[in-house]
Amino acid sequence: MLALGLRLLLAAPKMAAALGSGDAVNMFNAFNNAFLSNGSSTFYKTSLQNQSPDGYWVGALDNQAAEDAYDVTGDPAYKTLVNSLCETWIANNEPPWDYVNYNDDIGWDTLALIRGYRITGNQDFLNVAEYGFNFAYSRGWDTQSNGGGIWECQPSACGYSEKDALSNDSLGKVACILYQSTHNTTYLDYCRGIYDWVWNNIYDPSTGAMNFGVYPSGQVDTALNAYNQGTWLDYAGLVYEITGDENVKNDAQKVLDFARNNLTSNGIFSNQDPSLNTWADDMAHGVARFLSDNRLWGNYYSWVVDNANGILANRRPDIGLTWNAWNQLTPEDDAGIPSIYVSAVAWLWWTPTTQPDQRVGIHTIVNQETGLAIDSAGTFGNGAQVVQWALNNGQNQRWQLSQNSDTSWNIISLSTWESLDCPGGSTADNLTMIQWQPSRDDNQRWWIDLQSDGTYKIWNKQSGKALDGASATQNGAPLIQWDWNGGPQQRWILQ
Ligand SMILES: *[C@@H]1O[C@H](CO)[C@@H](O)[C@H](O)[C@H]1NC(C)=O
Ligand SMILES: *[C@@H]1O[C@H](CO)[C@@H](O)[C@H](O)[C@H]1NC(C)=O
Ligand SMILES: *[C@@H]1O[C@H](CO)[C@@H](O)[C@H](O)[C@H]1NC(C)=O
Ligand SMILES: *[C@@H]1O[C@H](CO)[C@@H](O)[C@H](O)[C@H]1NC(C)=O
Ligand SMILES: CC(=O)N[C@H]1CO[C@H](CO)[C@@H](O)[C@@H]1O
Repeated sequence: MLALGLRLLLAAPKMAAALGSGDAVNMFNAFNNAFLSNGSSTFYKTSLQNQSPDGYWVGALDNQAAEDAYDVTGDPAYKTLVNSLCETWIANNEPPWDYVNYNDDIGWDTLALIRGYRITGNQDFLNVAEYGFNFAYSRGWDTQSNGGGIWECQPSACGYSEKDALSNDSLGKVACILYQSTHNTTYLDYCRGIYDWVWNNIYDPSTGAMNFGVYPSGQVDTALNAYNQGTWLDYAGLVYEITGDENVKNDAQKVLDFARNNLTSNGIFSNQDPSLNTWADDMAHGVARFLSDNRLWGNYYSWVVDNANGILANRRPDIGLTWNAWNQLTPEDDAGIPSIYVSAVAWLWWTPTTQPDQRVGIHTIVNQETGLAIDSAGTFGNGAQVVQWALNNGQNQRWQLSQNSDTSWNIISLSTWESLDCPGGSTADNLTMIQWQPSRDDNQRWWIDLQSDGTYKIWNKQSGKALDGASATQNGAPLIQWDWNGGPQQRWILQ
């Protein structure tokens, strides 16, 4: 009896914790109930007790929970929330930031802002992110020691201490997203250049470990934690999306496996130090980015869900939030600060409630009739035509498919970083499709329906019309929409 009773007790939390479709929203609502101030201005509070806005870099990390909410769902209410949060953050933390000595702080600040720009299109967020990146890079990058790299803390304030993964990887990610946003190739050089420096100086390619940093002597600081591992994973995923470099994809795979095998307890992230691990947010979308882009969910889905179930089973009973040790009950600490809880919110957002199917990820989209691929032509700018072209393996023919919570799809070019867009949502037949800055409005949402022959019908949510190759066989032919008629010119193969 005793043995049976114990077994039931042990089994109970697992059953209660099975991941379901409302769990991410519920935990985000719990986070907002605990910490969101949404009166005359919108911000996350410092703690359960302290109602003032959370500090500048931690506040920026808090804001990423709302950015994750939007990225995963495409819900316009979250876009409004992100806009309000970033506006308040800038108003409370006006540049030039001379008082900020730590370059990684500027990394997190500008990361939240550039992600905010991608979500809202708010030019202020882009401007401040661009300012911040250039400020930190121009003062922090130093070739006098280690042949490059960015000082974690400015030598004027901290001496010649360390060049860390923290500052380099956060700012490197910002450089990548600045490139996606502006198409300015200077940022592509920084995106790749910082990556290569970290690879050579801090990363251990033999094991997949991202170490903490490097001293001017060249000696590596080998402290390990989930946030450095997660930021590097997400950074590698971004560099791979932008460059298509298979070596970088292999780095991402190794980094993920290292974290899973060496920085967890029985596979569960379990760091209970409240001052650390906020950056498991980066781990969450780094994991999802890698598994989605490369269509590898099948190999990792149960592990990702095990972590989500750990989060659900260990919520603090009073406010429904989970700390960073996802294998232990969250204490009811009155002084609770948002950064203790935000990683669990992020992990739930980025855990799909069912295993994603083969539509999720990076694809070439090929016409069944002609064999031509949908191609961005590398042409930047709102309104640029989308064309069809013979298969050439190039970035212009690579598209990232991701799903919104209404089950529609976003189709984003991996060379222009713009969305496939039906202009104005017009219902006209024979209309040429274009690219536009991602808005996730209905004219950028697509249904992608499997047909009995294994091809896909791809049709626009707003116009209701299907993508059609118009039987054109010449390179550069436009891509049009037409009423669905089931012909081979309207059937697409996802490769
Ligand atoms: C914040 O307040 C605005 C204006 O009252 C409201 O529209 C919005 O839904 C609120 N957002 C959240 C997340 O509570
Ligand atoms: C990279 O890390 C080194 C060492 O901390 C640091 O000096 C340098 O400023 C970092 N680079 C960036 C861009 O943060
Ligand atoms: C690209 O960005 C760099 C760094 O901010 C800037 O100096 C340069 O003027 C930009 N180039 C263009 C064409 O905007
Ligand atoms: C579609 O539009 C193109 C160019 O705008 C035109 O040449 C073609 O004749 C049109 N096709 C049909 C069937 O109307
Ligand atoms: C200490 C160490 O590096 N242990 C293991 C971490 O995980 C990788 C696989 O991902 C192993 O190869 C290492 O031995």
